[in-house]
Amino acid sequence: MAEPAENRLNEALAAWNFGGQIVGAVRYGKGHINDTFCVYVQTEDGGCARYILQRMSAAAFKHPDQLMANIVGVTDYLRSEIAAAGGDAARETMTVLRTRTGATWFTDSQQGAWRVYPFIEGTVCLQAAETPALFAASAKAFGKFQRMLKDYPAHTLYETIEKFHDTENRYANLMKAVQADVMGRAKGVEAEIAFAQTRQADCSVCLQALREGRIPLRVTHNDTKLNNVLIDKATGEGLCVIDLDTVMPGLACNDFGDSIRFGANHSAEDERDLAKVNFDIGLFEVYTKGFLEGAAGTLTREEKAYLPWGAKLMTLECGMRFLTDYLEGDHYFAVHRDGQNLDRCRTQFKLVSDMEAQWDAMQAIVEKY
Ligand code: ADP
Ligand code: GN1
Ligand code: MG
Repeated sequence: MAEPAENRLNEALAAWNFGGQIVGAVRYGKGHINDTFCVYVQTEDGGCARYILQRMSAAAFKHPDQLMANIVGVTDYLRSEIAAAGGDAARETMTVLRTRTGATWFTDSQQGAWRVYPFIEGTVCLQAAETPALFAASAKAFGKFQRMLKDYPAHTLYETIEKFHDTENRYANLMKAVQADVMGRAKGVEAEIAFAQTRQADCSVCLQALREGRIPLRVTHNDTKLNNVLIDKATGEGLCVIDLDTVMPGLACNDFGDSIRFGANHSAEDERDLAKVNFDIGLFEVYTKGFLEGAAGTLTREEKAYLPWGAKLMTLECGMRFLTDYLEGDHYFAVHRDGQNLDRCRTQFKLVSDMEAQWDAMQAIVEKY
């Protein structure tokens, strides 16, 4: 287990020149993976500046050097695309702030890996789709992200997490965790294990289409939760796609699907009352329209046909990942209470059932656009 990030916070803060006096650094955001802090700085002219300081998760990322090389490569590329389109590159993509020695990240005395981004001001980060218009805005931003990276040299990207959206492998890992049952928790989750087992064949659907060359490998984001896009407060538009840790070759339908999983419902990911967890087909339509508008013709006909599968499989896969982590003792996803990963698994599986019940309607919507 990694030590609390707070133990090395001062060491990390000292590695950067923030252009003024640090007033404080406070835990920030609702991500499950990295330790994120907001750094408040009084600038030399008496103003105030904020930065995002993160200790990258050692449980998730084995090679911070490769991770940062990906992020610098992708953000440099996006910066020139945005500038060429007349946009504001400092707000529409992230910038990696160099350390005092000019490096893109810093290693503390306990091998913790840290990085800093200027805080993108004038934005909001949503934990739920408060209105259909905001969900549409996120959809356009993720679709556009896909389009902007369509010619990015995929071979230059490292695989930051091996087999990240290999749903077959996620299933196999769940079964290994059930067998090992290191926490003695398997007995209490037999229904959830059975739920995954009856869907084992589904885990191969998109991967098989890829193997048969029916859908292409693209440069994708792979973690397209609503809280991984910043919405411009002034315009309500999706301004900047963040959390670029998993930008890697992947499937367009998975980027689409992961957003549906998180945003096309009205409940928290860890809601305990499953009666409140319902897949909203209306929001599915809103997202489909926005994503395809943003992607503006980048997706093939075949890829579009797999969008409903992306939604169902990203939801099933995420549920299996939460269940695996619960069985293994909650080492991967940050938890703030007992049983939280199991609660998260249950919401995902409820959404999968809902999608199965509305499968024809999902396909009809995708056909329409
Ligand atoms: P995690 O991988 O743990 O989800 P993220 O990179 O998504 O970490 O960051 C966590 C949260 O921090 C985001 O959801 C967002 O609220 C905030 N955040 C991250 N980067 C920025 C930024 N450059 N400007 C403003 N907020 C940010
Ligand atoms: C994690 O990093 P964050 O909180 O945006 C996870 C995603 C999961 C998601 C579930 C690198 O996303 O894959 O879908 O939690 N990210 C990583 O909420 O594993
Ligand atoms: Mg995030």
